[in-house]
Amino acid sequence: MSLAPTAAERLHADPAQYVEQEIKEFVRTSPENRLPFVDDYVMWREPLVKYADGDDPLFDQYKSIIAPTHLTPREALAQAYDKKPEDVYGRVSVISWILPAAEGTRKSNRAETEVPGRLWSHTRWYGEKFNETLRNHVAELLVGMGYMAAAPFMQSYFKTFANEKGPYSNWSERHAAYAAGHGTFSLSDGLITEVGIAHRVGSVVTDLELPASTRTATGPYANCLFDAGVNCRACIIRCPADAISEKGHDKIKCQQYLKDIGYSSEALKDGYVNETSVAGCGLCQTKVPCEFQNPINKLKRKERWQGVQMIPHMG
Ligand code: B12
Ligand code: SF4
Ligand code: SF4
Repeated sequence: MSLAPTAAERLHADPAQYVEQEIKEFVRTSPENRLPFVDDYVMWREPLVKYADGDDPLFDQYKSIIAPTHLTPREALAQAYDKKPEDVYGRVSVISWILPAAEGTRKSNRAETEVPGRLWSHTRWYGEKFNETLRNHVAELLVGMGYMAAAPFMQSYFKTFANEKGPYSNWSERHAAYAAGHGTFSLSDGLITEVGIAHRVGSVVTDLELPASTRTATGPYANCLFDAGVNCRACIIRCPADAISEKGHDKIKCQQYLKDIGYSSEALKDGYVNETSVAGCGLCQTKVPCEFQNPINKLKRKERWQGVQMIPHMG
């Protein structure tokens, strides 16, 4: 009689596959990924899971790109255990996931021009609650198997600050995702992944050794059509706060708009998340060519096709 392998055996056999499967299974089965008051609507589709080497020099660069207060994965793991970074031995890995918004959520936002669709707004609140539960689940799973693990966003040391450009934090989920090769930033600031820009991101740092995923992007904005020289202004046009221009995303204007619609809009009162003032917006992440796909792939296919057309017809 052959017994099914235990969780520990599966983890040791292939840590990367084990972690990915656990995250996918949790997203698929957790009741917290559903909205009981909207017919058990499933908020997040199957996630993308990738890994970064915690000692990738990119994380040191983030101290100048974002701020000196931005933590490296080793610092983030050490602080969670009240240790010094040099007292965390061996490799540190970052587990980064993308939770793609369900089609109904994206459609609900596509239809709007000033405030978010109801499903987008619910997903902003309850979907992020689920993301928090997922972060805790992944960290607890690894701790239960004898590893050090922590979700920086869930730690008491997680902070947001503000400078002349607007808010920033000491653990940017998008920058962790960029390091793990999930995709690139964009004109609207959003991270364009292989499943597009309408998603939320999460991460856990651990001393479990995981193979770093490949970063294929040629630059930090390479997946954005605007960066590729295409005159795509879709997110500029979609933004009701005039917060996106050819120069990029104005975080201060965006934040002010989010506050204004969260606190005061009459339109938000019927059926939105009323126990909080967090309504979200994300109009720039829907009804745009990067909404649910990496638009650069399509562009490359088109260029290849045009290349074929340019060959003179010999027949
Ligand atoms: C503070 C914050 C905000 C602020 C500022 C946003 C911002 N751009 O940083 C405000 C209130 C405006 C905001 C708004 C929204 N937010 Co918000 N927010 C955050 C939070 C808490 C921290 C972000 C942070 O630390 N940023 C750091 C700064 C420095 O990043 P940045 O300015 O974007 O970085 C630029 C530079 O680094 C630059 N860069 C320059 N040179 C180089 C070189 C290299 C090599 C690299 C890599 C980068 C780089 O690239 C970046 C883009 O221009 C994160 C959660 C988290 N902990 O990460 C969520 C988060 C960014 N928000 C999120 C979302 C979804 C939203 C909203 C859509 C609201 C909603 N839910 O409906 C809007 C969209 C805003 C937008 N267009 O990006 C998601 C984004 C997911 C995605 N699809 O990209 C996050 C990651 C939350 C999550 N857990 O998923 N948010
Ligand atoms: S809508 Fe166009 S310009 Fe804006 S982020 Fe997406 S691809 Fe880039
Ligand atoms: S989240 Fe809303 S206000 Fe902020 S940039 Fe996008 S569309 Fe504009």
